[in-house]
Amino acid sequence: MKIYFCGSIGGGRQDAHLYGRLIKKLEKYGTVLTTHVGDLHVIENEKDMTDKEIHDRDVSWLEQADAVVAEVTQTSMGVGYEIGRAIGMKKPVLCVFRPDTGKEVSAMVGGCDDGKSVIFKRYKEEEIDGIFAEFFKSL
Ligand code: 6K6
Repeated sequence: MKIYFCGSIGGGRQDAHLYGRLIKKLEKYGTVLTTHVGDLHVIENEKDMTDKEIHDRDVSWLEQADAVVAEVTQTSMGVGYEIGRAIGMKKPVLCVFRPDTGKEVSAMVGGCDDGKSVIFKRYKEEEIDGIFAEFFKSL
């Protein structure tokens, strides 16, 4: 199982530690292609790559992925783009959002759940094990 994890980078790195914890949990289910999303030094590490190189590499990983998991609490244009591309590729997608932060989610993400392969869940961090277990069992 190849898993593509999405989390905000240019949109703000406030949740980077959380992404690292979620990626560790996802590694129980398969190989996470995008571990750099949880790396506190991602911007510095990839500073020599052009936007085009990053985009084309990430879209190629998205094409290879068996499932996509997106933490959508921190608004990010790149994460929204990846979700849209993944749905277009008919990949199973799980989006998770933490309402306790007081943030608002875009209606285009909050409303993307189709009850089958595209799932949107509001959650608290302590609930994530059950959410991941249910999502991966359904694949
Ligand atoms: C370089 C310059 C600025 O930020 C960087 C870091 N580069 C990135 N490396 C890998 N993936 C990236 C990078 N920037 C964005 N992404 C992808 O878009 C990731 O897969 C994230 O899920 C998503 C984040 O989008 P933004 O809009 O928050 O950056």
